[in-house]
Amino acid sequence: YIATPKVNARETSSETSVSASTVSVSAAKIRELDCDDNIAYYIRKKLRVWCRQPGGQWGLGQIQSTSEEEAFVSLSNGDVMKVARSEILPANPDILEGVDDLIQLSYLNEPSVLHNLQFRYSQEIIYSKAGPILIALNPFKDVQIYGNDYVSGYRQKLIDSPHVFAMADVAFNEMMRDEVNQSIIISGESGSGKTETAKFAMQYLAALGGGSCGIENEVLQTNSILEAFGNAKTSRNDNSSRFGKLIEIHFSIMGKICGAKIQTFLLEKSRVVQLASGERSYHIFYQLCAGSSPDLKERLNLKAANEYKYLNQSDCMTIDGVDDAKRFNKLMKALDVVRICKEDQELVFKMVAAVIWLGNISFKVTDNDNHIEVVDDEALNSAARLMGCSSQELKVTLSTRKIQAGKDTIAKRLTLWQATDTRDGLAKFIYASLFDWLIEQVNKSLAVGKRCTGRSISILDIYGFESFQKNSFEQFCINYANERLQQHFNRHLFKLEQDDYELDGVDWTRVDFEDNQVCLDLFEKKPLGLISLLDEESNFPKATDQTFANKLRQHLKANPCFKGERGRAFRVCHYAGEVLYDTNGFLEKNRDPLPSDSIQLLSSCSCQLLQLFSKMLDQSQKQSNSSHIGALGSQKQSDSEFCPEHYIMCCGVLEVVRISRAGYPTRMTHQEFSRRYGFLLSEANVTQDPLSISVSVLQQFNVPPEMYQVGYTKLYLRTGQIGALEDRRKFLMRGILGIQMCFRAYLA
Ligand code: AD9
Ligand code: MG
Repeated sequence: YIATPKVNARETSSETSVSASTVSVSAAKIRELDCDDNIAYYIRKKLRVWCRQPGGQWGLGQIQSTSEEEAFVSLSNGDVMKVARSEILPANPDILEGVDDLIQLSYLNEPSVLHNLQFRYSQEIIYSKAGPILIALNPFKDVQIYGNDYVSGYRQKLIDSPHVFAMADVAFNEMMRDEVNQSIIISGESGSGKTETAKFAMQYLAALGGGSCGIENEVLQTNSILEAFGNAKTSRNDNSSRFGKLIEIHFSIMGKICGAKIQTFLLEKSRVVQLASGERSYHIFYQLCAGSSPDLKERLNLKAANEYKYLNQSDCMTIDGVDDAKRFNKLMKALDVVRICKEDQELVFKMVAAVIWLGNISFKVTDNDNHIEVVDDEALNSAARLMGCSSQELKVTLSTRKIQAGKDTIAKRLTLWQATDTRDGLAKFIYASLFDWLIEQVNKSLAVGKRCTGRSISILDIYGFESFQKNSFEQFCINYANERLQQHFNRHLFKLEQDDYELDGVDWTRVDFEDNQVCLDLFEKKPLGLISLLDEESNFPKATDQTFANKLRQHLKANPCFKGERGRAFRVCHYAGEVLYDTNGFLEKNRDPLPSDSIQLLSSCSCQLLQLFSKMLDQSQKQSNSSHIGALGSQKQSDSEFCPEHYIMCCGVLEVVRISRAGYPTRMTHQEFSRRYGFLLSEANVTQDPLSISVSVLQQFNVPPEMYQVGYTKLYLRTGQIGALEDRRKFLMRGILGIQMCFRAYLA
């Protein structure tokens, strides 16, 4: 697991600030935090303490004196402050300042954890460990720790400080050793560095698993393609992923990359047609306009990006420090590397151009009922030509809707609102289908080698948690995805681990953890959960966003994670904080309909891609006729900065550290362990059972009894023990190999 809590570049002061109201781990819950009994001890020993200041920040100081309820603390800046005893927590001794792994801290509490991370960050150390998790803080600048020297340093174990390379190395080694597929899961809020971290992990795996066929380069190049079509500038991140991605990298028996498979989830479609001020649409639109050759420009009748309404509506055409034309060249190279043929590339760019030309099609209101006519201009003709239909056909589709009246079909004229919606629906559908199709082509290219079981590493990188002043359907979907991921994290790291100990008879005291099941129930319960109610309401022709909000209030008020608000709003208490959602547009975005007239038009276009897209839609509609959480829409302007410390605490880092410190992160069945290390025994008794062999190995190598537990089926080892055993195994193996070689040389 890699957690990437966002740290704002300016927040590097040594004072740790935590917003008191948002901390999800209460002081009473964590035993170590409760130091009231020890205050006399702290005074006597002149130990340092953390005390919460009126603004909610934590300050470092020493207790001078105490009264019944309060203590006087002299702060490091010389001030003396009166603090309630309950607001005082023990600080760690100087010698533990900036430890690599939070597990090593003597006192585990919130200010100590945050201070340790901030201390390291101030020294430009962006990675830390929290037991099995790697914490990556965004440096917001280039740091020179990803070169080949670092790759070989981590590969040869010459460097052992926490790093994403070290994490990828562990995954690779465990895959090779145990023949078990591995996953690297990256979580963190928007802009915290997940995608960059995923790319560094891929870079390391490509360097390890590079072979002669060059497939590892193809795998790396997919990033430029995915980012061009699926990332955009938002108010929080200039390169924000607007889709979720799981990339599965396949290795051969020899540990060489032999293929890959990309799965994507839920692209934010509405960004294609609607932008918040200061944000951009998908990078590809600007790249194509800026970087295509004069020939291609002519074939697509392309203008400058600022001439397209879908792109110029947000007053943001460029990104500081980014050259869209150069990025386009990089994209073309990447498409070549993954062997997307020139004809297919041309088709892709044609569709991208068709989308922005569609956005320029305008309507003229012709009567008092707001009915429209399509303006016959360059936009209409260009879009029709690129799509492979006549201007007349496109005009009819955008301005009328066929309805069945008895046995007859009549064409009903559309209002301005309906026509705009039809046009935008078509543009969103074409773009989202193009995105899926392109990934499919990339996957075809990457599926080269034979897949072996237990030889893959998957990297998950989704869009991060978002909370703006106005949150709509898009944030609802993104935050739901993050809520699910958080549950996986909780379940995997806390629950399953503890269940495992208990089932296997290991002596273990249960540790409580914050589960987010109640919040997930709020989303998922059937028939009375947010998603079911949304689907149900979306199927009522007369329902509105207001009736949807009323329904939520009526049915969900008993769930403690739900708060009904006035009007159309409601609040959800997510693991990462409370978010206020506005139901405006929820029903329409969830329905995300494509009128049958539009589908018919697409199927009659001469462009093969559009025919294919309409066929795929037809099939998927036949497969499921229920509504779905399917269309991610536009972004809202960010209001305030999100509190990074808050995120670190609420994603459960502190609790993971506590469990890991008390727990046994390495576990192997007695069979596996004895097979791997049994041969190291000086007097191995072949008749011994695997359990006895395992215990003998541990004893022979003087592994202290408190460093392991023997379960019914598995052996449980504390952090660091397996590494030490592996080193000895390698050392002995080298010795054995050396003897064999000498012996062979002697015989020769
Ligand atoms: V989102 O949920 O997709 O909106 P991410 O993926 O968490 O978000 P991203 O990886 O895109 O964030 O990082 C944002 C920016 O931070 C990058 O464009 C880089 O400019 C910067 N960044 C992040 N990590 C690093 C790093 N290790 N070194 C240098 C970094 N810059
Ligand atoms: Mg990202």
